[in-house]
Amino acid sequence: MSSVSHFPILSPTTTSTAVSATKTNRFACHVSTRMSLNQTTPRGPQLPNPKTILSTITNLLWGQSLPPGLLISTVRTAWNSTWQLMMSQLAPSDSSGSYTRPASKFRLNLPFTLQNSPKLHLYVGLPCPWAHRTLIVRALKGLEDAVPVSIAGPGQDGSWEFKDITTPNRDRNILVPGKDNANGCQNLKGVYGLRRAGGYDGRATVPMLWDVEKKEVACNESYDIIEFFNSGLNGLARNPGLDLSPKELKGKIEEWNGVIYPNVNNGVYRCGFAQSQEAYDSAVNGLFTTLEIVEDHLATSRYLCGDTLTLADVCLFTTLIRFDIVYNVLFKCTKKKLIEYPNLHGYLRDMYQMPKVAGTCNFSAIMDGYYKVLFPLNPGSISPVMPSGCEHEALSTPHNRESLSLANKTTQVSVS
Ligand SMILES: N[C@@H](CCC(=O)N[C@@H](CS)C(=O)NCC(=O)O)C(=O)O
Repeated sequence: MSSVSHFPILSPTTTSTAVSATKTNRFACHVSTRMSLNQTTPRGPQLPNPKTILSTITNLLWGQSLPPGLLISTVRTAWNSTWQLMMSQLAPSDSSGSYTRPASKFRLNLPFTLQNSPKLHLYVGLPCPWAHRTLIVRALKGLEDAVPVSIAGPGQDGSWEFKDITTPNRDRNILVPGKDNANGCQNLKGVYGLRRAGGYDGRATVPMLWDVEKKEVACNESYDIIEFFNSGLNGLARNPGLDLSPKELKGKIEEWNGVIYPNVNNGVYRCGFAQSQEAYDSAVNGLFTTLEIVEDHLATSRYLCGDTLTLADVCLFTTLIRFDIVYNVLFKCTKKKLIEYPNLHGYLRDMYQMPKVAGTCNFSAIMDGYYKVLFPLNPGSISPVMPSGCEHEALSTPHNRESLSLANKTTQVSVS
């Protein structure tokens, strides 16, 4: 299964200046330019701030009243063209303007068997829903010792970067970004570049599973990694009995993935990265139609495939947990909030409350990662306040979904 990406951040330095200038002039043009220019600072002469220069120029051209339509239409044309250019390079689309996800380069041939005792290392970033899948399966299977992790954070140029130190987060044991524990690199691109087989100039994406001895990328496709964590490392797992993809449910799992991946997991990105109104309309329609279908299904079924938690649930969860805090606002997935779907919200809480799952959900890292990094969608980089109902306390409230399992069991007993 292929997956979607964030795109690398553009450095805001060039284009954001124009936007700040628009805002400055449109909404704050009564601020005296002379005052700004004559300001002295205690630290001696400094270069004038670009905002001040732009507001001076516009004031000279148009005076201090609200800017005329010309200013707005000029900036609109410039911004639209820059935006189209950025989007076409960073979020490739088809001829209708629909986002098309690039394929992952390093795939596992599943079922993947490992010779001897492989030393593996997992690279992730906390905002990324695809990487989040691997953290959840790793936690549920008890693979933390068998597969150590390094957590990168988004850097200013859009690449994944490591911090020099990892500060332990004592706050509910939530994962936090830190250093590269396997290779000591400054960024993920550096790790990809260490491949013994030769460098790599493609996208340095997370999640990435690194084969320490071979010095090779074992895989950078999330679904392959979670299938492998589920069944390929049972000799090393603390919870080998948990099977998130039992044989008898494989067909159902595939069916759900086939609907949820294009319409929900990738669907939210297709809303956010749409480059035409038609592309957005079709993505948002597919997204909410699918959420309605899943909402109805979850009225009588504890998980997607019945009473058993599967990989399909893990994949749905990482999109749902980001829905109200990110996708609803930034990606214009606005028809409804997730909290308005009682069954989906109960299902989300059910999974959030499973041991060790909450620790994989770092809400501030997720929000920063999207609002501060996806520059073309949020040029001001201002992060909205966390919507109520999305914080840890709200997600820890009772969900009562066990009763669905019990109800199903009772039905089964009375039928037989
Ligand atoms: N197909 C991949 C997609 C992974 C992906 O796109 N990851 C994004 C973060 S959400 C990334 O690392 N992007 C960096 C880049 O494109 O340079 C998967 O499912 O594992």
